[in-house]
Amino acid sequence: MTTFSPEIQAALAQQAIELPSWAFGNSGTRFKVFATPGTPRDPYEKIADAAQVHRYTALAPTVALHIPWDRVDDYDDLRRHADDHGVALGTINSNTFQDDDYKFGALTHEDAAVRRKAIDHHFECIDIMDATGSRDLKIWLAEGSNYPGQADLRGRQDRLHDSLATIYERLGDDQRLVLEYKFFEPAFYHTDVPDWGTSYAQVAALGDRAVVCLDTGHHAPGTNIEFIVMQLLRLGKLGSFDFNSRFYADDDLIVGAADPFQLFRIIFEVIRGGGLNSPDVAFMLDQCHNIEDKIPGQIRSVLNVQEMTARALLVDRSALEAAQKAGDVLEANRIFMDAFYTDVRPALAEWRVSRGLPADPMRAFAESGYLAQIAADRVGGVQAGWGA
Ligand code: PSV
Ligand code: MN
Ligand code: MN
Repeated sequence: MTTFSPEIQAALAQQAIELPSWAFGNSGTRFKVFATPGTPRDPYEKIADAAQVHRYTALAPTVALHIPWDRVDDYDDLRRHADDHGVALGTINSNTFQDDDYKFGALTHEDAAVRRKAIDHHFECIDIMDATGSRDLKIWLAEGSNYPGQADLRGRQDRLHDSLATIYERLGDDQRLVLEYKFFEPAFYHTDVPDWGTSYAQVAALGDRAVVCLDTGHHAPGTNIEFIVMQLLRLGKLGSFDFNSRFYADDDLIVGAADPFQLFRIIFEVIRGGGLNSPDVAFMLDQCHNIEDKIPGQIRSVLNVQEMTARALLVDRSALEAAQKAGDVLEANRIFMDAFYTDVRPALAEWRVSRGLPADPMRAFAESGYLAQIAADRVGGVQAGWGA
């Protein structure tokens, strides 16, 4: 059986993956949203469910909120509730994509009054961050156009800069602005922040505390995502990941489900670039569970990240470097692939037990009866769903 060196064990012990509150609500496609008994009805219940993931894996100590979906009257109280459940509140995600006023844009809109409204929403998010103790404000913009000629591409980029600069100014010294990109959807012709280069250009113009979020589902098929990871780390601008997997578009499926090898390659570049367990690079999930149970879906996801991290840590980097320097193509590739093909599951199970965790967190959670309990307890009210 593979064994982990003390260095690898230390790296694995430090790993922290933030969960998205919205993963615990119902979600689906525009064709159908299937509800699940026991689905949370408010942010408090979402946090209680997220805490289960941490309890069985020790991998998920924080929960990201989405505003207004997770708006509450008293954020101090929500913070205490998270603390009581053994987790903390993490990134605050803004939302400028579900309001009629934003049909033609928010931070890029031609109308200063609409831009003002969108900026004020981000100010509210920063106030929430102050109350929750969150460091990161994550901004994903659904802005763009559907038809050539519809929009002034250049003017929108300039207005985006001005709006982001106003938001950035408002951040505290320990807070960061994290700008996410996505190549299409909901806009189909052009998107104002479609790629890492645009996100980089915009955050670089703001300052050191503005960084890029890389959502693994937001690239065209065939994109070499690990190259982008390398480049952003090299530039000191990789702020966070939204992990998920995709077969076709922005599928938001379980990370590592579609292409575990891609996840391995990404994490290898994170390690190579010094980003693993660095406070500068936040590991987060951005997923939706349309047909599977949400809590085990999240447990599976963090375990997938852990498994590929363990494999990537097994790459013999000095041997790899020697083979690369010698121009030994096949040996370099063998070293890389040997680590990828190593089954680390037995070693991870043993290591978990040595830390007082269940060898098989999926099974331990299933046997806990929690899903049946919340299905029985959470009767009445309105279940949370993606977008609410
Ligand atoms: C957009 O597709 C996105 O990836 C952004 O991160 C949003 O905040 C999130 O999805 C909402 O589910
Ligand atoms: Mn995302
Ligand atoms: Mn997405």
